[in-house]
Amino acid sequence: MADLILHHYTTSPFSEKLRLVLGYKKLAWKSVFIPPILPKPDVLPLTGGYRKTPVLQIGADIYCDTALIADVLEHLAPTPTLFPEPEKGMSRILAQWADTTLFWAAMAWSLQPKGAAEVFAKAPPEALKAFGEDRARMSTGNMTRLRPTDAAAALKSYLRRLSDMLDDKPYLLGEVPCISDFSAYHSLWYARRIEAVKGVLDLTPAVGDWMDRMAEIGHGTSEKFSAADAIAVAKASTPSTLLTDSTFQDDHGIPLGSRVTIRAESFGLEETEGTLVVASRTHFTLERTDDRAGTVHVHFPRIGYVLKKADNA
Ligand SMILES: N[C@@H](CCC(=O)N[C@@H](CS)C(=O)NCC(=O)O)C(=O)O
Repeated sequence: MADLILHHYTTSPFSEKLRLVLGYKKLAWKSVFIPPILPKPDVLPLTGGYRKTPVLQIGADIYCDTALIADVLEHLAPTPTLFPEPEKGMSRILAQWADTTLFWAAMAWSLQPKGAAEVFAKAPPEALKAFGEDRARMSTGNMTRLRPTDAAAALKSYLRRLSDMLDDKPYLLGEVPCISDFSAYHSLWYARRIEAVKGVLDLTPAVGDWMDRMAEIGHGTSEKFSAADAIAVAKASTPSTLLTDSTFQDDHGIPLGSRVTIRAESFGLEETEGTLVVASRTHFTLERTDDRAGTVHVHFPRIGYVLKKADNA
């Protein structure tokens, strides 16, 4: 198997989700640290515009969004599965809720003023300002940010519901972890790292115990890799057809071979432009060529992403 190269940063919750999935599947991976805010001069040559974290690179294939990356890792290393029967459908639906509703409640709670003060305690004031401005720019469009007070009530209810699910089993949907566990874990992991806000978890000790079990999974085996080397790997590689599910499904009236843009539906609306080479039931693939990275295939899940014909097409 070609090397798995994860572009991520330590404090990124969605990166923690994937680091644990890599650990669960006992995979070896290369670790490229990327900045948490724009500019991301060594990420955009690979993604063509998508700037969210994390991104998984395998040669000249760039996989965006942890939902798609989880499917790719499942394909490469089917056991242990992230989608155990009979809860396969349920696990994806619960994961989607956790990656959106639970995530935003936990982030609003975590980054309330006393949480943000702790997170940025050692950073110069300009860093806090730059972070705030970057995230405000990402939050334009159809996005409503919860106020910490509203997030508090929601988060406490969500924790109680998760705790109820853990009453009679060690993981959310059964005896073994599934994708829902990884998705529900990462934003609570972020909150638990912040002394000033982590007390919210004390109300539901069963959730804390489940988080300890999740943390024990670990991150697999990783080795530091430089961004320049990752770009060189892309340049030296040819895109593969790893995802087998590539029968054309046309929901947009856009034929393969068209010049298109893809962007997230919300939070970080930066577009990636390229030629549409796959539009399957589950994902889109764009081919694009970059001076530094050469010809790459950038892959996105269908759910949560907007496909359009490029303006100049
Ligand atoms: N749906 C995306 C969400 C990714 C996401 O929002 N990541 C956060 C960090 S945990 C992010 O991109 N923040 C801005 C950045 O890193 O530039 C996924 O599953 O990968």
